[in-house]
Amino acid sequence: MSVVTIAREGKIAVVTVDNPPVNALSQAVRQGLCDAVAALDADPDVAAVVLACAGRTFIAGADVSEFDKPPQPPHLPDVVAAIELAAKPWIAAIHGSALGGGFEVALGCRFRLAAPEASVGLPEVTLGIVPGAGGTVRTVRLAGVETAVDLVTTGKPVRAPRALELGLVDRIIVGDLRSGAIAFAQDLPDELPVPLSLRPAPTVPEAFWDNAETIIAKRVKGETAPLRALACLRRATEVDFAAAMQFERTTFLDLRASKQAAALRHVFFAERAAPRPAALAGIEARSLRNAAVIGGGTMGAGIAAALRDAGLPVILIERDDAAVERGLANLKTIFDGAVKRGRLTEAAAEARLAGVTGSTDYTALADTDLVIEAVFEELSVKRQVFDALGRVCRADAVLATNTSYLDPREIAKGLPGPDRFIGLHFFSPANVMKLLEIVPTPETDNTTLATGFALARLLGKVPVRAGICEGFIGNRILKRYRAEAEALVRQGVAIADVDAAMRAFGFAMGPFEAQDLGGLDIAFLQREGARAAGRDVPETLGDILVRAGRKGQKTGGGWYDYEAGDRRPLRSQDVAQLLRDQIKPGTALDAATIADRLVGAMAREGEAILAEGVAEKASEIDLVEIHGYGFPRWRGGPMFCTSAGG
Ligand code: T1G
Repeated sequence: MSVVTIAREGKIAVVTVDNPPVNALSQAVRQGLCDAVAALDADPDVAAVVLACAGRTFIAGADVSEFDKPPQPPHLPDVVAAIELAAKPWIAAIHGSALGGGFEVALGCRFRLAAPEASVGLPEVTLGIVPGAGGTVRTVRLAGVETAVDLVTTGKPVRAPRALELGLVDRIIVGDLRSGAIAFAQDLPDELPVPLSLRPAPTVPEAFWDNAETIIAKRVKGETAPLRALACLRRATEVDFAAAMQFERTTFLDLRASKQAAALRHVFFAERAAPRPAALAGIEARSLRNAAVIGGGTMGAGIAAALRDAGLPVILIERDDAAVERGLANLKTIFDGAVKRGRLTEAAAEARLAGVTGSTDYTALADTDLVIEAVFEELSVKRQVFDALGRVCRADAVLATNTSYLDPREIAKGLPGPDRFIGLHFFSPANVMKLLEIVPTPETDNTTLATGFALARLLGKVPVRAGICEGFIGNRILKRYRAEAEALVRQGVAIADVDAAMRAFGFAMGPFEAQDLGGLDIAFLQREGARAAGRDVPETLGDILVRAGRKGQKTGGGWYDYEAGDRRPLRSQDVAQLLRDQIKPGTALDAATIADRLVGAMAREGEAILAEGVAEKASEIDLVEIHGYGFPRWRGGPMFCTSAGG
């Protein structure tokens, strides 16, 4: 069946792309579009052409799965040029998302019409490349440099109403898009807009580019595509169209072969595979009409906020009225923060909060579909919660623990219907962090597991199935990462040099700065708990600091000293004194060596996790590190960047 078809509506031809799942611009689609231009230009009865797409979205871009292969003709720039310079005007009718090459095809059309919920964008930099079919050169001519710089260097799509304001689309079609577009095509102005390739580019002062480069360089750290995209946009205003297109194409082909682009493609496909594991294909999840959270502390409130963001009514259970009030106040703080950041309107925040019912009465959960426990990390406390849940909840209610370190099998001991019990490990702040480790016990049935993944899709999370071991996948690797960082310090590498190296690698902060921010005592208490349980847990440098009262920023000092009210880390003489017997004379290692050591340690732990079956795929370990621990996305994750492809 042809992926590009032509229908006639009087003098209007409707060209429809139908290449599921997202109408990606495969070679067949590109060829079909070129053939349609030739056929319709040759048809004297055709006055104008509507370009539409079947399925859920307009063209979502070039076919990313073709990127590892040599580009096949017709190349997309030629397809866009054919449409742009066709004898008959083409009108893009956009629903869903017109992204990357999809928006570039729309830029080749004389007009762009959009459904109200549609969006347009040039997300190429998120794949480590730049637009390769005129996206930079035409967008500056259509909407000016400020809009073009924002669209291209962030890669963020723009919803239709905003796109209309910016001039990226010409009209929003309410109601049936196809018929609205045909009506528009039947009533075109006598004087059509000049094709973008024939329009002059704006004149831009040098200072604009200098300022843009400074802002972007600060934001992107080691990522190369955004600054290369800026260079394409600048070139598009300094040379003629053809030369600018050549520069853009050369840049695109150069970046497409880069390690960062390979890494970002690796993450792109891993993220899309994660929410629908093959092992659960055909398994129906339980319906989720409502939920409850036990515990209104930082994690519980964050989880409740995430559930409310997804539109689920939530019952928040706490042990007494005062704790309920504190939990609701925590939720209000979260939603008020979203309003301050412009993510929510006041009304939306009120509605979020109105959908939460605080209670101390477990019988309120008699008709709850999903209960997530997020109480103190103490086995006896969690067991009490599940004893109560086992008594009051429906037999088919999914009961989940948010535990980070405890063994879910121990928590579920004695629970009626253990097949509906599962671990759902959220990361703080739970309404922001994308990662969700899904931890089934041997008794968890597939319906419950599928419900965990359905919840992740509903919450917009990146789910990764994890086997049961201490720390599951992420915290187990974190422990190994920190131990390797301490090993470097023991051999004389300066604490600040380790952190600087990991920031240079692409982390927002190094391992020691991060502990000072989060608190050294959390991991210390885990280790002390394991020691109390009789396990042999060697003393760490962190233990020495915590025992000396140095728990991090919250106590004015941890690995670093801090001036009152100032978060800047200062080298600490006290720490040097406390650790003097643990550290050999100074060893200086360069940043790359430090990063190799620490990322290598993460990857080796990842290999062990794979060998034990705690994770199923290396790419899922990469997702855990990227979405749970800030591993730089453009590196692909520890497994990718230490593999042959990395
Ligand atoms: N190429 C190939 N497959 C794609 C694809 C693409 N561009 N986009 C999505 N898929 C697959 C995806 O792997 C999944 O497959 C299925 O479609 C559904 O995806 C020349 C060079 C469009 C917003 O970066 O942002 O154009 O797992 O689960 O949630 O300048 O997909 O089902 O087998 O994400 O509804 C630029 C990337 C490319 C868009 C839909 N375009 N895609 O989201 O579905 S570079 C992009 C998305 C480019 C030009 C350059 C989203 C979506 P499977 P999904 P969704």
